[in-house]
Amino acid sequence: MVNRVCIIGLGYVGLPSAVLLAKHGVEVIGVDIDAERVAAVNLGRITTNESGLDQMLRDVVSSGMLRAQDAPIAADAFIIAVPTPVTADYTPDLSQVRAAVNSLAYLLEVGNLVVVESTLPVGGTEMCCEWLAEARSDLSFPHRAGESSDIRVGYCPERVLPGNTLFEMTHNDRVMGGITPACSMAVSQIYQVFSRGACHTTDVRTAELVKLVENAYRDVNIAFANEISNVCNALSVDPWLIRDIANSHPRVAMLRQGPGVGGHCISVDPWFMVHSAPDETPLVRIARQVNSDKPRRVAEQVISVCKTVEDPVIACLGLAYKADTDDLRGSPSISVIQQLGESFHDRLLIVEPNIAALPSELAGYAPGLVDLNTALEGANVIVLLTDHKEFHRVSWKQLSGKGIVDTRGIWRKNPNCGVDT
Ligand code: SAJ
Repeated sequence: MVNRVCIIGLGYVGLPSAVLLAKHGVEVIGVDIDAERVAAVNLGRITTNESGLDQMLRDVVSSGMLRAQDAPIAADAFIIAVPTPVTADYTPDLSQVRAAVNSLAYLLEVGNLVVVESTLPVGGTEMCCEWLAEARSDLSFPHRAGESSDIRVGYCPERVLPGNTLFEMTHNDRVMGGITPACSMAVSQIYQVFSRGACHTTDVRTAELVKLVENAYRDVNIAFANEISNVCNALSVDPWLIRDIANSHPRVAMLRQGPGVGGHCISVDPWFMVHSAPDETPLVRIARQVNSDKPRRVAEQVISVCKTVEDPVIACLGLAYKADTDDLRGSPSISVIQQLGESFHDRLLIVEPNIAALPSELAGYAPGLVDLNTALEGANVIVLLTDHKEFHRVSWKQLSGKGIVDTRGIWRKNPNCGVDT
């Protein structure tokens, strides 16, 4: 029976997991190294783009089922949900997982469960077991002791789409890897408290690779769409029309081209797979390169459109990597604007309805943010980077006579937009 769970990392995965467990009657201690975040959680004052989360957080904080602090305490189970980025040479950086493991190791008691939710390379959970065993030679761990171990250890990656987190966390299937079958069962008992999806229990290496496969699958398929858009631009063919007609084939389902792949998952996790099997992953590596190169291609396209207008002033619409959010992590818009800012600094009008000020990465590249109407009135080149709802409402009249680069294809039925989008 799990009475108390300690969740280390109160980010976009740890916080909703904490809230859902608390909502279903488990006492949750949320741990974060960010003192401001800890204070905000304890006041029930986190604002997210996640429907229902802010209210549910207030409920579980006021009922006393969730509280946040800067260090873990003794619990029945510990869940690690900290970031696992890649280094500059695309090697997985597990330093935050290691710090979390070290912070909880001294609290472990016989019968406890440790679950990693952070994305790991294959073999990462076994590595966590090694770290735990190094810190606690008085306890036995399942990678050596098997089913008779004092501590259970497992891996349960998140699979939620940011923006729809609470729904997907509740309804998506989960994959639950255990170092031993009893570890998998222990992991599934925790998540079944709130998860309504099917529970695929398996070994840790399978669970680790499944997570990497899902995001690499999407990255490779987006890379295909992006490469086809490059082919279409070179051959002066409309890429959106190609996609529409190709997708009418019963066995073709192309994803959408875009300005590049943003976020912190799809652009990162494929490198974990490359790291885990470097000689077996040429396709995954090339897909990453195709997608990473897309912002440069978009900037080049904009520069060539600028050559067709007099005194170009460029409106860049959208900084977030995802529609209708303020999430700038890894956003390709930032990279496009940095490249345009080299030549057009004072002639860039940046619009992002979901944030109040230009992010620090763009300091020196553009003067500041403006509202949509100012940008549409002041610019003669319009670059659509994020498909926010406000931009869908732009009228054909507002675009008339301007150079258009629509990287998301939202205005493609507009006669003002050429095929070069
Ligand atoms: N994108 C395209 N074309 C498309 C689809 C997406 O260019 O057809 C771009 C988007 O514009 C965005 C990027 O890809 O820049 C990623 O966006 P996304 O909405 O597809 O995915 P994420 O990164 O927000 O969330 C992904 C999800 N993984 C999969 O769909 C396989 C989510 O389920 C994972 O939980 C999440 O990564 C994660 O945390 O790993």
